[in-house]
Amino acid sequence: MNATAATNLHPDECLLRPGNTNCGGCGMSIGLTMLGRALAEAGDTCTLVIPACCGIVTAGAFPTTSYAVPTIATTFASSAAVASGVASIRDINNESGQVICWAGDGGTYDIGLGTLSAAAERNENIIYICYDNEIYGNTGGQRSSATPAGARTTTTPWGKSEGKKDIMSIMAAHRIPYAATMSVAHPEDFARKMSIALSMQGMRFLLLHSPCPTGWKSEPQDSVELVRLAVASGLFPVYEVYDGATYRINIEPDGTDPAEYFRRQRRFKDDEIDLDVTRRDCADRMQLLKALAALYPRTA
Ligand SMILES: Cc1ncc(C[n+]2csc(CCOP(=O)(O)OP(=O)(O)O)c2C)c(N)n1
Ligand code: SF4
Ligand SMILES: [Mg+2]
Repeated sequence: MNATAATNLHPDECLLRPGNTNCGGCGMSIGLTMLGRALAEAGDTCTLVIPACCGIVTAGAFPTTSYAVPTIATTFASSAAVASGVASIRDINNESGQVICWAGDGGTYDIGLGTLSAAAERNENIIYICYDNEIYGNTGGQRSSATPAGARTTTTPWGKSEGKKDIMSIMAAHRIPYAATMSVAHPEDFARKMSIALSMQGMRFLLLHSPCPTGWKSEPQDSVELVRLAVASGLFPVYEVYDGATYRINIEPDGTDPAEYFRRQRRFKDDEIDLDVTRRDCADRMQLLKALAALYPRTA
């Protein structure tokens, strides 16, 4: 078996080709474009391993594909296990190229968490990227454990009661070499983190905040601005963790009020969001991250 793609991505080649089925304004499409650029920049390539999610629907029906690299469709629960196997064969054969899991929040926070945790515990030599649109998008918009409090979904019609699961702390607790959050509103930070991840060995986990106009009931042209507001207000902290211990905050919130983020999405209703609690939660989380970053400062 040849585990990985033979040729590196060309800078002019789209990892996700035009003509795919993703909605307009889909953050996952932007993320895949950025990932393709990072691979081309590094002179690298990958095999994609994708569970059930919008990302595998957009591949299309065999023998055609929207992806410019070999792509393996897996069951929801097994993507990290399948990627571990493919990466092992690559390493036994001494082949080049990355093995990258590209999974939604449903496949990561919920249904695939068991195999993801097992791969992290074994420090498998894979990159796992979760594009987090905070919803089971592909099946019509059910809540996941990544859905934030107050968001209306088809299974939380009056707004979700529980808050978003802290998957980054879970992954950091596995003491994997690298875990980081990224936003499609910050392409330089994305490129830098991909370059770090591509140059490392072992388990690397990247969490990408990925706007979903269909699920978020927002305008496609607002997608990038929405996730920019999430970073600026502290709703989505952008940081990285080395070996589960060394924290570094990469983009500081600038004092933007989160109210505008909620106002522009019809999944949120004014009376179902407690803005004071949200502001306090954002401030508390940033304070905690700052305290963690001060513990073991990283100079390089
Ligand atoms: C075990 C199992 N349960 C449910 C489904 C149906 N299903 C397919 S995709 C999907 C939603 C995926 O959500 P997420 O991982 O967040 O990706 P997104 O669709 O948002 O891109 C569901 C529930 C399935 N394929 N397998
Ligand atoms: S439902 Fe959301 S994640 Fe899925 S293709 Fe459409 S915008 Fe992208
Ligand atoms: Mg999702």
